[in-house]
Amino acid sequence: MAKKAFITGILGQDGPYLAKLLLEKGYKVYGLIRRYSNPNFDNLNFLGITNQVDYVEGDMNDEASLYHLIKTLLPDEVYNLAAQSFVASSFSQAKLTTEVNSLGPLFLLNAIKFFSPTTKFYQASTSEMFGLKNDDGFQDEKTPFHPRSPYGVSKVYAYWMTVNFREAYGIFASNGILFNHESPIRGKQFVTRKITDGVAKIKLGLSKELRLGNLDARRDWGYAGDYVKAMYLMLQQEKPDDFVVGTGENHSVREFVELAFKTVGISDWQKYVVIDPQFKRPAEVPDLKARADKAKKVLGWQPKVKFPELVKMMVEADLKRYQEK
Ligand code: NAP
Ligand code: G4F
Repeated sequence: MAKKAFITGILGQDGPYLAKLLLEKGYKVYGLIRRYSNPNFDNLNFLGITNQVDYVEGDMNDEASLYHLIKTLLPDEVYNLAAQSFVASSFSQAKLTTEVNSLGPLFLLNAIKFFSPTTKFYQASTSEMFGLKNDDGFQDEKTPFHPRSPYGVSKVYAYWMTVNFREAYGIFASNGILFNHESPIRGKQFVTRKITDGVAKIKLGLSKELRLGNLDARRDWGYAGDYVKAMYLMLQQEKPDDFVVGTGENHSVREFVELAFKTVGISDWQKYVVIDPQFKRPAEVPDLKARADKAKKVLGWQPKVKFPELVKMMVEADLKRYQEK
C-alpha cells in the first residue's frame, strides 16, 4: 500500500517541490486547496506534476474542514506548509496571519489527536523566529527566539504548540526551522525573486528600474529543492524532534542584487536600483545564518546548491519566461 501524504500549501513554493519528491518515492499525495474562483497551478505545472496530485478542498481557517480531511484521509504524514508567509504583509494583516499560521496548525494537531493519532506531523517553522537573536553570528536549535514581526510571533506559537502536542499526547510532531530558501517558483514579492524578475525585465528592455528596501539585510539563502528533502527526512526518524536547516553561509540583499545583474552582463547595477522606503519594515531582522550541524548529523542532510548557482538558476528561469512570452 502506498503511503499517504497530506500537504497544505500545495500551490506555494515548497508544496510542489515536496509533492514531487514524495511522488517519486511512491507516495499518494493529497494537496489542500482553498476555495478559489480560479486556482493557480503555475508552480505545479513548472514541475510537471499537476495531474499527479489529488486535490482536496478546505481552509486553514476552517477547523471543521481540516477535521473532516484528517478523519477521512487518515494520512501517514501531514506536512503543514500553508501560511500567510510574507513578513511585510504580516504587519498590516496581523490577525489574518495569526489565524492561518498559529490557529491553523493547532486545528491540524487537534485533528490528528482526535482522529488519527499515528499520523506524523511536520510544522514549517522558520528562522524568522530568531529575529534579533544573533549571539555568535549563527542560530541553531538552542538559540532563543526574539521574533520581529507578527509573522515571526505567529510561527513561535505554532512551534511551541507542535512541541506541546508531542510532549503532552505523544504525537509524532516535528518542527523544521528552515532558513530562507528560494527557487524559480518563489513568489514574486519575496526579495530574491523580485530581484531576478526585475533584472530579467531590465535586461530585455521591459523595465527601467528595480525598487527595493533595505539592501543591508543578510540572509542564509538556500535552494527549496534541497530543503524539502530535510522535511521528508524529519518524518522518517524514529523519534520526532526539531531541526535547523540552512547552508551556514549568508549574503546581503546588495550582494544578491549585484550577482543577479552580473549574471546578465550588467556591472553598473546602481543605475537601475532605486531605494524606496515603502519596502522597508517597521522592525527588521538584520542577519540570519544557520548552524545546521544537527540536521547534518542526525538526518544526514546537506544542501547541494550554492549561492551563485541559485542566483543564476533564478535569473535564467525569469529570462526564459519573458523570452517565451
Ligand atoms: P508560499 O509560497 O507563500 O506558500 C504558502 C501556501 O499557503 C500557499 O499555497 C497558500 O495558498 C497557502 N495558504 C495561505 N493561506 C491559506 C489558508 N487560509 N488555507 C489554506 N492554504 C493557505 O510559502 P513557501 O515559501 O512555500 O513556504 C512554505 C512554508 O514554509 C510556509 O509556512 C512558510 O511560512 C514556511 N517557511 C518558508 C521559508 C522560505 O524561505 N520559503 C522559510 C521558513 C519557513 P494560496 O496559493 O491559495 O495562496
Ligand atoms: O525575501 P523576504 O521578503 O524574506 P524574509 O522576510 O526573510 O522572509 C522569508 O524567509 C523567512 C525565513 O527566514 C520565511 F519564514 C518567510 O516566510 C519568508 O519566506 O526579505 C528578505 C530581506 C528582508 O530583510 C527585507 O527587508 O530582504 C529585505 N528587502 C529589501 N528590499 C526586501 C526588499 N524584501 C522584499 N520582500 N522586498 C523588497 O523590496
